[in-house]
Amino acid sequence: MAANLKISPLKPMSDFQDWARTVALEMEHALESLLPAANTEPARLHDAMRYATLGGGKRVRAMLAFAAGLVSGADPKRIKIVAAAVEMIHAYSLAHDDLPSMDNDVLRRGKPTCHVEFDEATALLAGDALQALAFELMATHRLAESTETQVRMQQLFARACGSHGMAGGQAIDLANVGKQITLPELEFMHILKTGALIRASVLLGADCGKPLGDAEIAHLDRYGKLVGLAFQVVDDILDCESNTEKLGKTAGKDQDANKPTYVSLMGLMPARKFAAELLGDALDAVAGFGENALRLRQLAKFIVERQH
Ligand code: GRG
Repeated sequence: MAANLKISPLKPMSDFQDWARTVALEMEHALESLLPAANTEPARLHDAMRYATLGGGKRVRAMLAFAAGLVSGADPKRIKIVAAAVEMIHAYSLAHDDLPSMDNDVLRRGKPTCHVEFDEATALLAGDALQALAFELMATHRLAESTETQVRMQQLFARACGSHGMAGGQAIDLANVGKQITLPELEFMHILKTGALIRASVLLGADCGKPLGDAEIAHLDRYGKLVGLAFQVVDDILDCESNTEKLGKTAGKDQDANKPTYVSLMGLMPARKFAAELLGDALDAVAGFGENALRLRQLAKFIVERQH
């Protein structure tokens, strides 16, 4: 990888893998207890919400929230709520994205998609209910030192999910199928569709701790934006390079659907180079936080080097 990593030699990536496993496990437990029990009515809906959220996924967004929380010395109990809310929104977006009216996919996280396992109406409602539950969690738990910060967190989160964020990006994505678009147009779409929630994960995790200065928030925001974009570039590379078994979702989908991607617009090698450049810039963005940003740096590297 071209990027110049500034990670302490005393903390190799194996240490990151232990940390990542612990966060993923803790998130699974947190989500299990925060989601409605499968045997409470309406049981089929609750079952679908749990199916869409539990037992899979890399939990990258949750890890980003935890890693950013380390920068502001945040209480892990608070971060857990924020991370659970973000993962619920992510799970809802995947359940809806897989619907026949959108990407029409049958495999997600190595198992049948939510509408295949249940039915379309249930998958739609499960996504709706996951979104509502995520916002309920953010409003029910104390997450920040001041009410003002907590309200700002709600606003940031809502914007990241809505028409100026993920839902807007998805709308642009659907409108672009089969069209010739430019790289800046592709970038704009992904900054919304995939990037907005990733960026929000970083900022919300940091907001759970002591208030940071404007410059520090700007550095974290830049990191989130770069990592969000890198995530998508790598997703495009994996979609054409990897296979369905490794990915746990249908590989080659973008090309089959005639969707513009970083690979189709730039070519494979330039896309790889671009991902490496984004990684380098993301590492630079958090360099000023020193060892407190160790996990953020390792996560950026993981996101760019991942194989699934
Ligand atoms: C339906 C409002 C609405 C939005 C959908 C994010 C999204 C918008 C659709 C997902 C489509 C997709 C596969 C995008 C590529 C990037 C991406 C979000 C991949 C899936 O995220 P991972 O790899 O998934 O973090 P896991 O399963 O590991 O959690």
